[in-house]
Amino acid sequence: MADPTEQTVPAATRCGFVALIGAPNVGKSTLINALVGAKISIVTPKVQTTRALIRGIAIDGEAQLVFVDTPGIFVPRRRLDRAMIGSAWGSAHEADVVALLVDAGKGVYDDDEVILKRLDDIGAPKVLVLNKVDLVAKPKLLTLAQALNERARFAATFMISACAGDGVADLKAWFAAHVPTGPWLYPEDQISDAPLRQLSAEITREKLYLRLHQELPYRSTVETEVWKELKDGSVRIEQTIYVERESQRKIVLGKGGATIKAIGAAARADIAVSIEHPAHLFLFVKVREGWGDDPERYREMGLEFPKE
Ligand SMILES: Nc1nc2c(ncn2[C@@H]2O[C@H](COP(=O)(O)OP(=O)(O)OP(=O)(O)O)[C@@H](O)[C@H]2O)c(=O)[nH]1
Ligand SMILES: [Mg+2]
Repeated sequence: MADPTEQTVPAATRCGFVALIGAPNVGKSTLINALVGAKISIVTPKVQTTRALIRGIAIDGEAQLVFVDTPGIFVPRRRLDRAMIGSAWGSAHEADVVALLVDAGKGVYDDDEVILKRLDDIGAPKVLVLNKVDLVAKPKLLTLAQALNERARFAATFMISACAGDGVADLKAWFAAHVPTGPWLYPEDQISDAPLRQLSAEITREKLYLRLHQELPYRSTVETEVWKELKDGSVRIEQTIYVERESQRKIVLGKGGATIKAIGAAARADIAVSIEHPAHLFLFVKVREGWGDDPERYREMGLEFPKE
């Protein structure tokens, strides 16, 4: 008879969802890219950059961590705002662990207050992540951490700089130790579940945000219409930038097409890196009045269409 003590017991694997939530611009997308080790979510200095849930996958020891980058939570005005914020809360309620990010340089503001009020409704363990510590003196950080811990029950507090990478490995190890045991959900080498055509539309949107100012980025959306792999290994990509008015279309095009050309060049270079193939990018700008109330646009973004 076999001696049961001689059996080799495989080390228990772990796997779970970690939602990164917080006010706009606190560095959620920067952090998911740092945790995954690749650019899977776009980052800009402007608020409300991320519009839908972006999943990024990383391995830490025996754990597979599925991070969910979410749109920033703020007081909504438009239908699109409500869809974005609804998806962020939805992700927090489904996650095994929730990380609340706060911009340590800025401190606690109205949007953070809105989140803190609803944090108790989340059953999963919550972690406080003070980001951008590179911008703050230590005493201020400790005061902020203490004040926030009095407001909500956090299982742990981390102080990190997502863009410098400081503290990111410790945070990742904590997540790895706190997700449930269970089989991995994705192949070992997978880092994202988003199709490349979606990632490339996001990259173009990032360049649009970086180039255009005031309300224009918020009045536009980008969709990949054509994705054709060519015999020489390169990819032909056609994308449409939707805006709401002719005047906005003119601004996106720029004088003699200079603006769209610059957006296209910057996007093409980043897309080629992300897809690891040469890319030929063709951008079109179309006016679609009221695209913010068109269910099809929400489907394309991966958002639910709010009834009002
Ligand atoms: N100084 C500093 N800046 C950072 C850090 N992390 C992120 N940032 C900057 O903060 C800005 C916002 O970063 P994002 O990652 O786009 O923020 P977000 O929370 O995803 O924003 P939304 O998608 O709009 O909700 C960018 O300009 C980043 O470069 C950090 O650790 N230190
Ligand atoms: Mg973001």
